[in-house]
Amino acid sequence: MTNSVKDTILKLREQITLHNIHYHTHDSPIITDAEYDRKIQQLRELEQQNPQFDTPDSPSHKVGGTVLDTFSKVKHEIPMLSLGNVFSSEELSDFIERLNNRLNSTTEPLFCVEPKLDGLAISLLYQQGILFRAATRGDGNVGEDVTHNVKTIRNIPHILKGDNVPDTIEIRGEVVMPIAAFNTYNEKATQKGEKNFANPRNAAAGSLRQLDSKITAKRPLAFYCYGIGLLKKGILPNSHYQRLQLLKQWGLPLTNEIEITTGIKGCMDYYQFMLENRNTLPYEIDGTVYKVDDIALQQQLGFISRAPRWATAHKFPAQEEQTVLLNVEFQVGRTGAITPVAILEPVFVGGVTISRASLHNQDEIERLGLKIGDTVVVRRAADVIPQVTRTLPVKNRQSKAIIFPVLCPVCNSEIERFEDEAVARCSGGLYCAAQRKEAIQYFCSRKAMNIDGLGEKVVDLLVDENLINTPADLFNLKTEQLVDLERMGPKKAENLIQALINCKQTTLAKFILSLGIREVGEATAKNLAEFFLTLDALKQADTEKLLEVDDVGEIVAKHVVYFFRQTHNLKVIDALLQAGIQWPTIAAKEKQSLPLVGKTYVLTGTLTQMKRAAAKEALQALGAKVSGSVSAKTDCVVAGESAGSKLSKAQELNIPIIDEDGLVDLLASFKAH
Ligand code: I6G
Repeated sequence: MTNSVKDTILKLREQITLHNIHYHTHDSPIITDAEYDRKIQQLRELEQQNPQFDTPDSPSHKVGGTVLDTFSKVKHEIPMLSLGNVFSSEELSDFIERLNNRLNSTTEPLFCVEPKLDGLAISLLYQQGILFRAATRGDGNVGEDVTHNVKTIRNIPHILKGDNVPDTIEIRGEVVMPIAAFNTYNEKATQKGEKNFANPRNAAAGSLRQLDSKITAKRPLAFYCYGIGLLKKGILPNSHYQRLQLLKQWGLPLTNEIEITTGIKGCMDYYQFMLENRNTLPYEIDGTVYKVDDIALQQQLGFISRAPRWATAHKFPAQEEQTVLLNVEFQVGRTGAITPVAILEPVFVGGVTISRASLHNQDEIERLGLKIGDTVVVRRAADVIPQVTRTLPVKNRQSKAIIFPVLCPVCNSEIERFEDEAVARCSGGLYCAAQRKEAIQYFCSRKAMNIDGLGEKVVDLLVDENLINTPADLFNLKTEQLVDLERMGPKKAENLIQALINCKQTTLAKFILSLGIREVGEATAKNLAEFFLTLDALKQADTEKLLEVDDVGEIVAKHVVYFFRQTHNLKVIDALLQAGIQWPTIAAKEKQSLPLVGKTYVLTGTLTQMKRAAAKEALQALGAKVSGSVSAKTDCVVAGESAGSKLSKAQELNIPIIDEDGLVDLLASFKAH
């Protein structure tokens, strides 16, 4: 029995020591904080119950990291201790009761209550008011000298202002990466294909422990103080709260949420308030801290091996937990976006049980190096939907690759993913059940077919009641089918039928817009209508032809061609026309008098005096077509800098070539007329 307890203690110590190195020395933990806390808690309990096995070198008596060799070492004159933790109101109540018993006083002590920032503890040593040295906590006795890096943090004063600044004062506090900066950093890292930080704490730690302070300077870190260490030749107030206010007067940053309270109720109310409002704070916090405010009482209470008796942290439920990825499902959103969703072994994170988490897109799966069966970390920060933030290096020989589908799981249409787009989409458009509601709502919207009385709710209802599947079905609706719908009635039903009749008289531009082709907004729909004049001409257009249209680039052209290639889309269009939708014929714009009518230009290479879009517009304004590729039909190629294959082809075909200056002269010559 005792032997197995001893074995468990030794095993836990070994594991914790290893995790300390991953966490503190390499900023790259391989288990979640919650899992680590549980191991420490288990070790402490076993050591308390079996004091014969408790030894001073146990990691349960240390406060954290070891020291990296690459930074010079700093011995803390007064050790930088950690805080004890409570996890429930019962444990908090025990903590306060222990205090009161020790103090043996009839009055409840005041508590200074503070948010517990999830960052990296550091010490700032000011001599004669000047920042002399900054160090990490390290193992509590010896830390790392990070003075150069800390001096790049914008809210840390290099010189303290005001009177009565002590000759020597050591300020202690937390360096954090604010949440907004953390999100922006990760977004940019993703765009550049670089590794993301798993959470703001790792981001702060990783940024501060850079050997090159130029890198730290680029990271938006912030510092907030929570206390005072060494003090020489200085007088300070007798209240912790007042001391913090004095630090503020000297220019040191405090969090805005520091208060004074008393008793279990005061502390619990503060905890509850901070738990509910943590999303509104600019930095991530993982709990609250209660400190006996009276310094004389603090001295009376003293310390137990690794923490002050006069303070404790009250931890929030963990926001990160580890679990196993059981499967990946693919969801089709209302806009056709295919989102991989992680199906997880249920796990309790941040107060709720999570069994699903978004994986965003295929790139994210690759970035995480994810396989089915892997052990992963799930994070549920603030109000954000749960995320899988990293894969843990737990070996699983049965892990299985995740295969991204090629056909939509809802309607079996092809899934398309355009270059430069992270999102893959179902091409089912008007036909896919997952996209139906969105497509029909868009069709009915004011800027498209403008059907009065057909807002989001009514469309949802009509689809849910199986009365319509496509926009064309709207025109087969009968008053009798509508009257019984929720919040409808005979008058509204009749108005709706009338609105459906009225909308049939539209314009080609609005009809094109109403089809909901990706990237085709109002302006593009109008340009397409004016260029092609008829729906048939638009349906037949290939990419090259589409590129001649104002404002249509490669991506829009691809989406248009793709849309009209889907037979289910063509069927819906036919049904809409059958239902009687029509528009007046568009007269071709009077172009005959323009000087470049009938001429096709191709722009290639880099233009330095004007943007390519401006050159295209200027040529089109003179009646020219501007095409994306060179063929025998091309009349002239404008070759900018570093022109490549199009220029060679023009030379091969003996097509006239002008450079950018030639184009400028050409445009100027027409202006002059
Ligand atoms: O690690 C800590 C975080 C926050 C602290 C702390 C704190 O106050 C808000 N306060 C003390 C006294 C200690 N560590 C030792």
